[in-house]
Amino acid sequence: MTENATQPPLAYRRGSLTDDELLQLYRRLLLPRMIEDKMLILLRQGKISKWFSGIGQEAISVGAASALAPDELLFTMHRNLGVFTTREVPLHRLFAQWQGKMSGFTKGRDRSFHFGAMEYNIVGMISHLGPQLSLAAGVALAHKLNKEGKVALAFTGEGGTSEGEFHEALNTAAVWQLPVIFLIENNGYGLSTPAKEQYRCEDLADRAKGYGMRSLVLDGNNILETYTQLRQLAEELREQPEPVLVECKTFRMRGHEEASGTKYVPDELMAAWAKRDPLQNYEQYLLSEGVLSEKQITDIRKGFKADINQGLETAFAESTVEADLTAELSDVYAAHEPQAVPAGEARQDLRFVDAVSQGLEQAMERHDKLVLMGQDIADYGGVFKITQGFVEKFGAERVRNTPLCESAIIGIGLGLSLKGYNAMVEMQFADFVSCGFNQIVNNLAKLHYRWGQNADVVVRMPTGAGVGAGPFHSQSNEAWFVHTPGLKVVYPSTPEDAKGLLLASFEDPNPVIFFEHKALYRKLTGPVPEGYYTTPIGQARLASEGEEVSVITYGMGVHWALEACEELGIEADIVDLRTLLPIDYEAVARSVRKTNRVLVLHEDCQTGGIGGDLSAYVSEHLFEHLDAPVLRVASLDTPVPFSTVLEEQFLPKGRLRGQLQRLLAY
Ligand SMILES: Cc1ncc(C[n+]2csc(CCOP(=O)(O)OP(=O)(O)O)c2C)c(N)n1
Repeated sequence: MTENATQPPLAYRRGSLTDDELLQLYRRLLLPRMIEDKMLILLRQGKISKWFSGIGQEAISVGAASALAPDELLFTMHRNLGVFTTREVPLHRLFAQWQGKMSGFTKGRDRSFHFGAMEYNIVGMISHLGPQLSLAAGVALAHKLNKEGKVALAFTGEGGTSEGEFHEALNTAAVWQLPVIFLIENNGYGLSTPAKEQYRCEDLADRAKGYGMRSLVLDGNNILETYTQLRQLAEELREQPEPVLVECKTFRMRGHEEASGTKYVPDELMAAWAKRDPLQNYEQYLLSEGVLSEKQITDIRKGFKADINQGLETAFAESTVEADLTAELSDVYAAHEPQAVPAGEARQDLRFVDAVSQGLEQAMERHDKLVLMGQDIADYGGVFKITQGFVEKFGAERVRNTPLCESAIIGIGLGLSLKGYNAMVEMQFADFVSCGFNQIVNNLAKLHYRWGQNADVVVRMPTGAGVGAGPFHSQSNEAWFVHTPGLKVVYPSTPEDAKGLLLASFEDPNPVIFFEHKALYRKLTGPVPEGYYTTPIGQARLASEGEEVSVITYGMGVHWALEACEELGIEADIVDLRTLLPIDYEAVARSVRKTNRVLVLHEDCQTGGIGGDLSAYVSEHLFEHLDAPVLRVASLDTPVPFSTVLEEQFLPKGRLRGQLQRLLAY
């Protein structure tokens, strides 16, 4: 329909809408248009930066924002100015946001519409487009769990529907029957790619069938159609939760962004859609119905013009942001003063796996808004049986089997967090986190820095090699996350720490990537306090104390080091980092000052592993305390091999003794 140069005229049906309601919709359509007209002038004058125009698509933003209740969340994209204006976001704040100023929504840290404002129940996009859809599904899950009769709505362009996240989010929302409207604004083009080069179905709405979902196709240029249909739909979903896919047909009247032009759009197509302008047609309709007069139009325009100029004046008058190093660094994380809960006297011997399970169980008892999600974690108990018996104890709503869709589930976890829940997502194996990578490093990690919202999600990661499981069930991928500001990365090496650090992770409002070495699950048993306690995140411990050498390590490395030092009779300080982001450099320094010799050991491959950073830190800050160069022992720079013979060669354990001796002989 979008690429057809003969377009049907708009057909307005007012139904039971009052004159006041019709006029309100008119005002709501007009304001974003007038703002954009002004922005185009400012852009030409070089006074504002990049601009993604929603001209011609306003009836979708305005219809949707008017259809939902003010406390229902809208997940916006880059052309949804009409949502912000309909939700009455103060214009001077919007303008300040676009100018990167302090009174915007991101303290100058993100641009255009890439922000959320929970006070207006709007969550804006990250540039990757599709991830929004899962967040909306997560909020819808919170609505469903709360039985509060509310709905969430997420926008996507037709371009974004080709992303995997679209499929994952829709499928999961359908399986879980979540009250969410997925709204496609089909404006005919991706950046420059026409719809026919993006998909082959007639209507994108047809895809709903494949998910067992209802769908609607709407004339996206007709404000009365978008508003009344979406309002009706929202009412239905509040009563009877289910996801619905809505495709609004429209057209992008300007370039992808203002500088890029529209040369690739045939003139006749542009002309056909120009005739369907949502504002002009509606204005004509209201004039012809006698609901609106020329005088009113003039007055409304005059009022808006003054508001816009006033807002612009305020925003332009504001000085540019000042670079404040302390604020920049501290805003990466949500503030958290951990209240360490000390362990009681009673202890029992537990296997590593049972300590994790007990920690998770006690976290579920303590936090009644904690929801667990993962593949096969419900009745089956997870592939490592960590959640065995949890469904019986906590119910299927809080212990949720998921389809195979790591990205959507992490996004849903974030959506839950937006509504005051906390979420745990179990990766069946840490290797599979690559399928959810984007949500972790771009959404969870950057959210607080960008617009001050925390992401209360713990991702559990059964990791590591030594189990003959080959390249895709053995990887150490902690360095991917240590490199990402905004995350906390935790990696316990003992059953006691596994439980205490896991409980601390659920107290922390920030996203935590929690590594558990699966080769320790059933091989390592140790004393674990029986009751609830937390082990502070960010504090290393000494696994053994000695004067001869500092072995700085974590996870399985702690056990290799203990074994090797005992065998060789070396008195070593074995520093178990426990947390890899942030690293306890103080503890490292204390040990290095004492022993003057340092070996950094980890199971991860050498290149780009955190050993490089640790070694650099020691050289940079503790050089005068060193009697020998800092040595690193790590896995080979190859994928993890399957054959145990090859795996043994791959892992650093076999090279550890030699390197220790070399270091001591120096
Ligand atoms: C994952 C990803 N790939 C590529 C881009 C670059 N990009 C930005 S917008 C866009 C086209 C989006 O088209 P659509 O979803 O239809 O939205 P529209 O801009 O037409 O409103 C592309 C390719 C991106 N932002 N994210």
